[in-house]
Amino acid sequence: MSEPRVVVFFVNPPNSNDLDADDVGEASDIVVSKGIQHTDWANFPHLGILSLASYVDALPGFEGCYVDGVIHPLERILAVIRERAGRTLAVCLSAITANYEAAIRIAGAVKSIDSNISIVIGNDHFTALSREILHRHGDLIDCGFVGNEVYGGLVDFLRDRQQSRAASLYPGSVRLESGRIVADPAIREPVNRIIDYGLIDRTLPHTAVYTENFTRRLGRRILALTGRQVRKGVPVEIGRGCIKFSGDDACSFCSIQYGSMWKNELPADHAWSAVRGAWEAGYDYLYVTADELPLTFARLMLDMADSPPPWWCALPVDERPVLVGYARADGMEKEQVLKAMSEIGFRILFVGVDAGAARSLLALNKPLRNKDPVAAAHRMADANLRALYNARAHGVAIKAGFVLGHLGMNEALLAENIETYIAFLKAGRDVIISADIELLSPEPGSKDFRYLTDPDEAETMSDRLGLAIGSRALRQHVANRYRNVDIFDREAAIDDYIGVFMPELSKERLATARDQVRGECGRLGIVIGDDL
Ligand code: B12
Ligand code: SF4
Repeated sequence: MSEPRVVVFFVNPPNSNDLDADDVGEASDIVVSKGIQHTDWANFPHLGILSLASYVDALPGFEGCYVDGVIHPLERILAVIRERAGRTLAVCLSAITANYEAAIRIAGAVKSIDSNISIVIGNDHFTALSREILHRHGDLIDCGFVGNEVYGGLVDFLRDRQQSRAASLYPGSVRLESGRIVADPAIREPVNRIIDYGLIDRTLPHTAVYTENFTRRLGRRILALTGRQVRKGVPVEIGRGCIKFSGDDACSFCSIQYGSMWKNELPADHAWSAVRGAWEAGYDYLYVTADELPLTFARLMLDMADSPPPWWCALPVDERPVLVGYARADGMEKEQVLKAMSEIGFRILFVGVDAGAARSLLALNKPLRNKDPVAAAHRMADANLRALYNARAHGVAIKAGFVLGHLGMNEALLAENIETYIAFLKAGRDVIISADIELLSPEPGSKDFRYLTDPDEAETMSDRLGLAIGSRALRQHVANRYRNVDIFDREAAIDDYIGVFMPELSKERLATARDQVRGECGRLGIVIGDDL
């Protein structure tokens, strides 16, 4: 009897734009051109695949392998799978929109190496488009999982495959069975606490490139901006979710797929253990992944500040790990929470700025806690200013993010938004260390992507806002291009979105407006773009 297959690969595929466009033929022809992601994305390990690989590797009878395609080209990834093909049970692919096409290439190539290797897929692109994906590429995918609570279902699937048992129920899965799509409801699961940093270099070397990029791209800049010398960065999960998901009311452009639990978090002592695990593995710049901290995780922040562990207290203040995380500007209004965050080591917050014209805020589905949109927009502007005040008072630097464009944006709204952004930047020039202003990109799973594929929904929304959008015929034409597809050109989708939903504007006009804000940043001494 043959040995059971034990190896399970967890792969973050490379950016699809970096696949060599000419080499679409044979799987063995796949190459990666040296792409921007090698420098832009390869600053940190990929926590999603590390977390899943660690969990599976800790179970008897499995060997979890971590492989990051922003470091290694496709042929290297396929070579390492080929070397172990006879022992490989599954290749698990982490698919966001930017790398999904590459994921499908890997799936095809693996099936041609050994069709007995199962292909499992998950992450946001699959969650948003599971039916479209299975419809178009179901022949390559043995099982997909939606959302974040996937650990139990994944292990059940792997065990059944390992022991050649008939398919049963796998919580959180969506898959084809006899040509029919089957979806098993997800179950509640705690946030995974098993992170084995040793896996990062066990299958292929990764750390040297992450660390070199981190030092070159981020380390020096963080030193210049915060006075702290940090050497190695890693994402850390202590909670996930956003307060807006609780009412299924995400911002229009938000494509985060929260799955079955709108919020999931560790208790304070376990959160501190997660920080300690990363610190002891040599990481001193911890990128806390929760989507929005001060509003959504206020209790956790306060509890952590109330219970600092002895190992952390024993460290001199300027040797403690530096934490960075996400916040909404109006969340930072709560001074007590910001103070707690500063106490536990948060030095930089990535802040999505909810500033702008009242109708723009409505179109972006920003929270307006006032029936009168104009009064609500003023309230938001005040909240933003109080956020700046609190950041200043507690020594937290801000990386500000603005999203430019929305359904029905016209020349007048564009001008008003630019004016508000510039006013915010001026008011915060001493605490805003960098600013990013990006054109809205309609990603699957977001309301904006739905508008692109559903002319009626776009019309209902534009009527509600009293803003003009393109004709029904044009909307239908564009919808036909994006409906039921799983692979599309993201750049073209931005163009189409502007063409159909901002008829008064053009991409050039928006780019000029963006450059105007960037120019103002330059004058104010605020660094433009660049990840932290
Ligand atoms: C930290 C982070 C980064 C970091 C680190 C990324 C990394 N390499 O780990 C940096 C800054 C480098 C980054 C870069 C980018 N990111 Co990013 N990032 C995040 C963030 C904030 C957290 C991700 C995270 O680590 N979560 C914690 C881990 C444990 O969860 P996870 O990765 O989601 O994995 C869970 C599930 O998704 C699922 N799962 C994941 N993979 C798989 C695979 C299988 C087989 C299964 C079964 C399940 C499964 O199970 C996991 C356990 O719960 C998310 C937003 C969010 N809150 O999700 C955005 C997010 C994932 N990023 C996003 C984007 C767009 C990007 C970029 C393309 C940005 C850009 N324009 O360059 C690049 C792409 C980088 C890449 N290819 O990896 C989008 C993806 C949207 C989409 N639908 O495609 C998100 C959702 C944010 C958003 N809405 O804008 N990112
Ligand atoms: S964009 Fe940010 S604030 Fe808006 S719903 Fe998504 S995570 Fe929440």
